[in-house]
Amino acid sequence: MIRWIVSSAIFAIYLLELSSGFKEHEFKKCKDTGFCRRHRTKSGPKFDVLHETASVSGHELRATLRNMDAGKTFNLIVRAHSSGTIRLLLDEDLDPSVTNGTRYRISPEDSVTLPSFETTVTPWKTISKTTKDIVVVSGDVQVTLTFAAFKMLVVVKGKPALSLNSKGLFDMEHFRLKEEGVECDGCWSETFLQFTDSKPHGPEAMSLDIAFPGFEHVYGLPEHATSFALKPTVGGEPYRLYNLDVFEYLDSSPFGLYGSIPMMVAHKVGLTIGVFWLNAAEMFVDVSKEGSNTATQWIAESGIVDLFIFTGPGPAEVQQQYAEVTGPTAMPQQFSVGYHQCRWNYKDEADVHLVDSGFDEHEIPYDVIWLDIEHTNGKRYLTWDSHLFPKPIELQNDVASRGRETVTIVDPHVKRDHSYYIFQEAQSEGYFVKNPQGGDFEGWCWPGSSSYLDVTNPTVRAWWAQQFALDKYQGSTEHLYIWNDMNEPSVFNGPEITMQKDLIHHGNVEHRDVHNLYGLFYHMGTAEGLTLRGYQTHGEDGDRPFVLSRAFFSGTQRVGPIWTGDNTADWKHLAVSIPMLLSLGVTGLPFSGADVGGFFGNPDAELITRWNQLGTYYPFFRGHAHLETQRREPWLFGEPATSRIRAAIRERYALMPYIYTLFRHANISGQPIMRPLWFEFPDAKELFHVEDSFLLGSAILVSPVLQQGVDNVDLVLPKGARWFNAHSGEETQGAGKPVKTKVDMESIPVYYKGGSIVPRRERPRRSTRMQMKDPFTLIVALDGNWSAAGDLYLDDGRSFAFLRGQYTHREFKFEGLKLRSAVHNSGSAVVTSVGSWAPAQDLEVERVVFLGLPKTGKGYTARMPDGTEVSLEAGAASTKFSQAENAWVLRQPKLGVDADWVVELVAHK
Ligand code: NBV
Repeated sequence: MIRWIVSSAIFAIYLLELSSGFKEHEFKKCKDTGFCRRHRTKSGPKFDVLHETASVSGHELRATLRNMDAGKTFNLIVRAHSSGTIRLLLDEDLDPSVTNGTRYRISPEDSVTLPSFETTVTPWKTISKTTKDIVVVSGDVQVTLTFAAFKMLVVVKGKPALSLNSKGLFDMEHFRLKEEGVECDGCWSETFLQFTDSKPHGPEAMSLDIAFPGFEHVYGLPEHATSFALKPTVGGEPYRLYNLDVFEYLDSSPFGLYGSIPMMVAHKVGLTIGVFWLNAAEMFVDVSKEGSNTATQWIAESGIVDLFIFTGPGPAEVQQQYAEVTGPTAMPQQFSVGYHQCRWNYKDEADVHLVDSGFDEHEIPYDVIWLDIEHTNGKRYLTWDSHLFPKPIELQNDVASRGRETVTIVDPHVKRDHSYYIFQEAQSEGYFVKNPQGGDFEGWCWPGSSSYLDVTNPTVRAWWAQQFALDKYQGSTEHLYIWNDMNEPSVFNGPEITMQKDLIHHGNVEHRDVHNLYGLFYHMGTAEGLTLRGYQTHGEDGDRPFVLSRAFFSGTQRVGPIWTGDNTADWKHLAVSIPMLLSLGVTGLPFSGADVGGFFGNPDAELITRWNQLGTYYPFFRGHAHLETQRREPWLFGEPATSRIRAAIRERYALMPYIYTLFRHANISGQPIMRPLWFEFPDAKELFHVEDSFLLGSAILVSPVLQQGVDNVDLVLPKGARWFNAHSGEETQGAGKPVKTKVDMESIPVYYKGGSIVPRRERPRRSTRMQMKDPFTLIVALDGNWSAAGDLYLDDGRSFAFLRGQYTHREFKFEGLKLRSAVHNSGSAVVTSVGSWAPAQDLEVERVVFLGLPKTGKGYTARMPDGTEVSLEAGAASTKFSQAENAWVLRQPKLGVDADWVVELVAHK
């Protein structure tokens, strides 16, 4: 009883604390962290490569590295891979007399990296070896390993790309026995606030010094709410990678948030490269600028050095190389690319019905209704509150009858309640994370005293996956999908609201080593559960899983989308969502979004309108709100806001064929969906810092309104291209610099890039499922040579049948006034055969809109594949492009989507 009172009091205090905003002092900075203090900006001991040990054998350059002060040795391996990736592995040559630790290494069995990557090694060629250095080459990449003092230089196509340890900051601590009287700052135990981290293994941190010669800009390292081009950290805090439940995060800070991807992209004219350190321990990264060079220092608390260097040479190649290591984005269910309506909480079944019918009443499409933690029986996940949700199956089936899906939340903390089946089973099987004494770890979260599944153990993940079978998860149907929250993991009474680092996981691994992986493993187990359920209910082609996660790590893209957590309903959070999502896009996790409207606080009609207008172009598009906020379904702001939000969400659905096709590219070759302007214009220096506008794929430029009450934006249209206003069809030449452009509240500036063909579906529908049979409109926006190209990917939108060829991928090209449709050649090693999805045979192109055709006084005729001739409509008369010069529409061409055809335009003389 006393224990219960004490615990409840702690919980009440925590909840009180929660309601009072971000508390900087509760989170560690470098100065509060021993391993960061020991290494930040400090020259390491001298490390030499023992020159007699350096040798090349096939794809491996091997050598022994020695800490010349301590006399300890480390094994160095540098491998070349066929796609242009270099991998550097550095592990300790353990001294058998020191028994207090081994280094944790993420292996391919952990499913973070793809086992297939290991087989892509390719031989090195030795160019020279002297007592000073060894020079090896593979393809366009040359590596020079300097022996004393250890340095490594990577040159790509003759251009210096990266150097390791050029500043001498490299260090790798070795395992040792504790010696009384020997000072070591924060090595053997460390206290922060009331929390003490016992460090039974002593010091094992590493510091990498990575410089990028000639690169003024580096990007990546999510997740931070800060600028896209990473700002220098000198004199301030380094970027921190440590998955944390940071409550009410600031809109501009290097503090680590919910997820971590230790991947950085450096870009300059003529070369893009990437660096990825496969390590899931806490990490700090400093960035400094010296003239046109960028230098970085990466410090990790434990693990090994497993560094991947992606040598590009272009931005798309870097993405592809990263995807080859950690896997590309999973092909999502089409419904998940639609609009999602969430709130903490939709109160009860009647509330859900009201919201669902509200969308129909206001003719706003949406695909998914979400149920937050209050739907459960006392935060026992996978159960229902029987008063509020007495008939969950009927509820889901009813929502599904209108082509929509339901999502419930499932968090990783398990209520310690012996009558709760999940707790009972997990406890008796020993599936929880352990405390250092060997008992089940107990922490506080929503349900009160909780334990946490040890999802680092594959057996626990497999067991967890089984819990999603329809006969296990009572009240679930095949139309129910999942949301994993709090999986950093969030522990209310733990240090920095997470687990202490000396907890023990499967295989006697300390939490310290796997902290940033925990969320991914939980997400993986849940998604595996939905995949299994899919095979059980749908047979051989299954049902693609949909699980949204808050925590993430490299590899999450293969599992499901993430969102950027608890943002706030203010203009700064609206603006920072762009650099946050761009960072995720260039580090291989493109399926992400920010809570539209802002989680905390109440957006006014203007902010919610602007946020939906931007959210239309987020890869993941979900409106969400905190429990204590006012209701904000899209129609609650009255007119004209409702009409404007309707138009924004409808535009998302009109673009569905284009966006779904972009997902296919992410799925085949790891390409981002939301892209920085420099991604498509890599030589335009003036674009390297632009982060208030972006490209959706390569064809659509979005320049959202990010300030209150403004009637213009600084629009940057890259030089050397034609741009067509997506609302009016009017043409502008790219100026490459900000141009004040008028805006009103109806929409935000969006442009088609000349040279693109964008497929659309214009009929307003209730949901993506209701669009499946609709015809297409092709927007053909011409470049300066009167050419354009684009593609369209189609499949059933839900099963894995596409993996056995049940898909249609078409390519459209306009050249020499001829528009051609042909099979898309993916140019990818992953997709070698041509697919065919039978229902595509019944789909048609119902309209082709040409933007920017050569001027002609008398108009155009289209010569159709069957020989008939049809006149094009001038000025696209009854479309929204009616005022646009040189816009022409071909109506009802009855062109089969799955057929090869050519339509030739003839200009009237
Ligand atoms: O489950 C409640 C919320 C959820 O709505 C939100 O999206 C998550 O980020 N959850 C956090 C826990 C409470 C936050 C104050």
